[in-house]
Amino acid sequence: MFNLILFGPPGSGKGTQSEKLVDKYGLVHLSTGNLLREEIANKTPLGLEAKAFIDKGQLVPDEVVIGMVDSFFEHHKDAKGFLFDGFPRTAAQAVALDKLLELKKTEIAAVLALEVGEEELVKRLLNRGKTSGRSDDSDEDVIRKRFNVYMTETSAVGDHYKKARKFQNIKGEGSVSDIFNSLSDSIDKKMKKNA
Ligand code: B4P
Repeated sequence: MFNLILFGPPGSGKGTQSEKLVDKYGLVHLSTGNLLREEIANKTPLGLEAKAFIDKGQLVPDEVVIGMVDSFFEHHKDAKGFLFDGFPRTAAQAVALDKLLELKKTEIAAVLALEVGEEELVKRLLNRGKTSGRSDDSDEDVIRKRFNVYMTETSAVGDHYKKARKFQNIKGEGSVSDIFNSLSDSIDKKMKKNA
């Protein structure tokens, strides 16, 4: 199995690049943001709980997200690898993911982190907010709050995988295809090393 985490602040291109990477490498895409938005659209109890946090730019509680990921794994037992997008977002989620993968006798091969400046991120998210209908993208205060949460809670995930020597920065500004090529180069090298 080859498991990859695409990491980076809100708006850094994780969702955009993940869609292309799963096509190229045949990995299963696990986006906790997408899963939560599906729950919200279906008005499930989990979705209603999650919406209150997302609308404020806060993280959904760890136990909710980890339970959702666990159940996703149950439905994808034949996957040859996963691309994690927007997960893990806290140190506790990273520890939980490592344990879940250990049970499957596998591990994270690499964490690729998209680096993008804050003003570019704000511009991208406000722009997406004009058409996506996403409440968390329409209000600049909520967007800034999400960056704050990224610095205070999510950056610990980077530290967790730096310690494990699995973390690599990738320039996340420029054209979508140039960034895709940089990510692909790095994945190809990791896959060769793991073969
Ligand atoms: P996510 O759905 O993960 O949303 P995101 O971080 O905003 O998006 P992403 O980074 O994928 O967007 P992209 O850059 O591709 O999370 C939403 C919320 O759900 C969180 O705030 C949180 O509340 C909750 N949540 C999710 N996972 C959680 C977890 N594990 N634990 C707790 N809570 C969780 O796209 C942004 C825009 O940039 C797009 O419009 C795109 O077209 C554009 N873009 C992309 N690449 C570009 C480029 N190279 N140049 C110009 N524009 C570009």
